[in-house]
Amino acid sequence: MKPLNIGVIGYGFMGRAHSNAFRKVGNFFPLDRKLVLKAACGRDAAKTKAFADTWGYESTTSDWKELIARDDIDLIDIAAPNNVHAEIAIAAAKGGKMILCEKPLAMNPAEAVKMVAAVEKAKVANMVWYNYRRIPAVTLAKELIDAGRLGKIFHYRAKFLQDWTINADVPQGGAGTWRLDASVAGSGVTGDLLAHCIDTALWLNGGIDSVTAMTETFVKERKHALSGKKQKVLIDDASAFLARFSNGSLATFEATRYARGHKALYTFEINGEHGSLCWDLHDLHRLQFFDHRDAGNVRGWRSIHVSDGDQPYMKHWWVPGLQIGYEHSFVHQVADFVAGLSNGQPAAPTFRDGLATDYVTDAVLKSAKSRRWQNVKSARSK
Ligand code: SOE
Repeated sequence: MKPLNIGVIGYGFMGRAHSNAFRKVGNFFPLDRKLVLKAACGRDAAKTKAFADTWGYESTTSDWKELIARDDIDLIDIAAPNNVHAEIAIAAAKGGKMILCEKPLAMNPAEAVKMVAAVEKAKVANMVWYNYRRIPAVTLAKELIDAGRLGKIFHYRAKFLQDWTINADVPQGGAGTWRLDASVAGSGVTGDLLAHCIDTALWLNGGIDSVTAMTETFVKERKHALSGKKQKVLIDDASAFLARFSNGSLATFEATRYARGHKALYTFEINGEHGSLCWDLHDLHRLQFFDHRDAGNVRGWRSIHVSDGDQPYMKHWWVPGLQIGYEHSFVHQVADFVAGLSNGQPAAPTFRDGLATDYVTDAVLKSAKSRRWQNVKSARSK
């Protein structure tokens, strides 16, 4: 088997999620490339070494340019904060490397456009880590919609609720809290959480034409974790928007880090002419499905336990009835990416799909400022 040599940049939460997927995928999915964890790269040499030892990377470096220059690396995995995605991805594309990039693709659409141009010019395989598409119950939702089981879609409703920044003492910036620092994250919950909801929605229900939004920053100043200085908070703590999809359906989206009691409650509900679907990340192996075309005397919501061999991805895991979890969505994403390298069907979401999501988040932020409806740019037109 031809090796696929991987260099990862970033050793945080996502560096771990990706590395776990790289290590596991070959044990469960028949791949025609053998994944080799060649090198780990991070700013702190000691932490990078500890990370490399834990996950089995052969070597380490603190210089991502050195990683890209190496002839023995085929794929660069960007698991670093948002403000470095563009520079690394563009350099990696120029170096002829395949690229997996953590979400959101970029700090803003201007950067994302350049990243798309770079990978398309270099013709290198590319994908963004919007992992929730590959939770089997979510993939099953896609199959049901594509098979016409819902008929015409009227409504799409999504939420992503957390509560970890309510305390005003949580700093901005630094290792665990860069998501609160606009200069590193780009935006707050719009780019971090709504981006997930938008990616899933674009995949399940097609393009979004226009949005009207509101955002709020509840804690106005926070200490910076590195400098210790109090600084104005420039990210959005909460963001909600209405949207019109190209297929005529109406949508509501909401994300916040101020929903006390909720840690990562990503839910969506879709209502169509013949049926409805509901999914909840806290019960991720279940898909709720209502089919109005069922016989009247048994009609009702079914709670489908997505763990059977004929349901998406599940034949690769255990035996029917035994469920899998969050980390498996990353494994599925790698499996599809590697399969796409040889079957001529590049796995999505590609960078261009990531740009589509960035266009929606950008329109949301603009609309929240202008207090007007905002049209969403199409990522398809060059
Ligand atoms: C934020 O807390 C976060 O870790 C996001 O950055 C991830 O993308 C999401 O999947 C879970 O929540």
